[in-house]
Amino acid sequence: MKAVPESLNVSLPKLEDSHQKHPCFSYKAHKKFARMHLPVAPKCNMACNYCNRKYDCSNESRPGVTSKVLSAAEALQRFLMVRSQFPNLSVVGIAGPGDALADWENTRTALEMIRRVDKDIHFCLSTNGLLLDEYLPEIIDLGIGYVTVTVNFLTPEVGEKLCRFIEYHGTQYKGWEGAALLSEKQMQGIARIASKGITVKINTVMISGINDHQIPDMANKMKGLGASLHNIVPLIPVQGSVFADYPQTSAAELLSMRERCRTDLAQMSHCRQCRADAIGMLNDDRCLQFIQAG
Ligand code: CLF
Ligand code: SF4
Repeated sequence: MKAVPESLNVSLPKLEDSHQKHPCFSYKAHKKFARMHLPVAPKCNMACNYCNRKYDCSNESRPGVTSKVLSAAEALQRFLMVRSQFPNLSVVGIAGPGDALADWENTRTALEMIRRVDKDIHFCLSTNGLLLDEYLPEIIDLGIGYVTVTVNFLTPEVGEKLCRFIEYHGTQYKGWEGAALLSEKQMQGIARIASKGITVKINTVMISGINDHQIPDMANKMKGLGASLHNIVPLIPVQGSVFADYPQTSAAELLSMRERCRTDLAQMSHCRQCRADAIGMLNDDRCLQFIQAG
């Protein structure tokens, strides 16, 4: 059970029975429970070679896409509307369209506003992990029980092929140097949040010929740091990104990698690579209906 921030003055959800209700962390739960993403975090502090967030397309479904970035007040309104129509809504997640922690002010304000009106809903964050350690006290105070960290490499030699730069406290670190700093912050952050009882999932974008050879060791290392689930997802080559011409990772490659990693870390197999404004059951996204409603 998390400490309750005085300003919120509510009791927070019991984590011990929440896995059964989280559609991403439990296969069974994804058939019963819905989640919603609130696209309140457009900024990011790094430049991944597979990322392009310039699209504003209601028909494209992949991470980083949202039809509109919401203010915290708009996020609360959308939450109330969705909750009234989905009695099985169990999780509110912040998954960009940038990075939840790089845009922490908006993320925190939106979650605080929701916590004031709903003490039971579970909070979930998705982040690159650069600022995890830094925001840990606030993550705990808000009662965020689930954090997903995208970890794509173990060594800066591979990291520099995946990420052009990171920005950390006003300084830009390019190539090898940036990748080394990111990796150090990710490891520290994952170990610390896991040690505080927060459930950690690792997302890894599998890019054949770039990082696939490190993924099995990554699963082992992440288990050691306290992660409880691994979600290896295929590269989606996106127009306008550096990796636009790379082949999409095949289903067979993905399956075989998950099998190899399963002995070290439990593997997720039902991810839908959701939009930043996804709403509803994983297999039946209803975000369009709410985008049109405003
Ligand atoms: Fe959203 Fe992610 Fe939380 Fe789930 S999604 S922030 S853990 S509430 Fe789920 Fe969507 Fe896959 Fe993410 S299916 S992309 S794993
Ligand atoms: Fe894009 Fe996420 Fe990478 Fe930021 S961390 S550049 S939002 S993929």
